Amino acid sequence: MRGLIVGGLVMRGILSAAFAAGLATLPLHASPQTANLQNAMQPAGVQAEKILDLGYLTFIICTLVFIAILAAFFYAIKRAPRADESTAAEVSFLRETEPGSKRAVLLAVAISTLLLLVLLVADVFTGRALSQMPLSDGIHIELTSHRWWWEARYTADPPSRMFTTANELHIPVGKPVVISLKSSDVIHSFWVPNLHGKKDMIPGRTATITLRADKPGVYRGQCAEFCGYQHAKMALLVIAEPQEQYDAWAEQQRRPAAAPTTASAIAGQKLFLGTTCVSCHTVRGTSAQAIMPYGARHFRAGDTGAGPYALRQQADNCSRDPAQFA
Ligand SMILES: [Cu+2]
Repeated sequence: MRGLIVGGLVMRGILSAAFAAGLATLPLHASPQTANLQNAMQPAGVQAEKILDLGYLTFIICTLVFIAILAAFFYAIKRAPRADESTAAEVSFLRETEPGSKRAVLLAVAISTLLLLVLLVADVFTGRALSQMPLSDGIHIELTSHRWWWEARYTADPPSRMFTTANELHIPVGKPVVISLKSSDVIHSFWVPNLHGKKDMIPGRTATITLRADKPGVYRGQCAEFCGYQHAKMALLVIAEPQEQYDAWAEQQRRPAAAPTTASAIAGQKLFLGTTCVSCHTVRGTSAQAIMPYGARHFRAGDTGAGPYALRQQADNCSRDPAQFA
């Protein structure tokens, strides 16, 4: 048992390194600070950790079965009788039953059934653990997917304290987060690999996912269901931060949008309002009040580094095919 656990840990290290090396070669549309933050092998929350452990268990069992099958295959080849053109045909064995083979097949069936049962039990226990997170003292977010952006509504009591933002979620570290998932058009799928598994977002239905980030950081999510031309760019950033920082951010979102003060922000606003961007996008506090938000309530898109990423992402979408947004 101890050997299996040690083997599992070693395998975990090898897999993480291999995955990280592979990820580094991917042409991700992400800024340097977000390039490695979409990684199911680096769990940042209790749920992702449990899913990863189930993945390792499945991988280890399947690898052992694969090795055993290969070993049996080569053993059978080695043991098979050899013959050439001069060897007389020998078919008498066709009429005999082979007690050794029968025993081997029965043993293989029994082991396979047992291993499948182990996986089934592990799967049930993982599902149970995922659904048993205490939810008191948590926050609630309504997340609606649109082609191709995310609308996040932070509910509050009283409702006048509610606010809405887009393309990024801020959550407090160590606190449960209940997210109601909806879709306004086609089927999308919510997936932030560092925090949890996937959950489909189906028009006309509301699904719920609960998660908790135990490590502060910026985690990249991605729509995991092909939803149209710009599906691959339907990304979402989850910023997990200490409670005080989260509270300050939430208060900032509730305040009316402030006018830009720095030279670069004023230039950015002038550029934005002076071009066709305003035909499609919304930035509160400005005259741009079209359909697609730019990822922030205020013109300066957040102070976490995530906002500018969302801006660049959507600007990239627009520059690739403006007709899609006409
Ligand atoms: Cu989508």
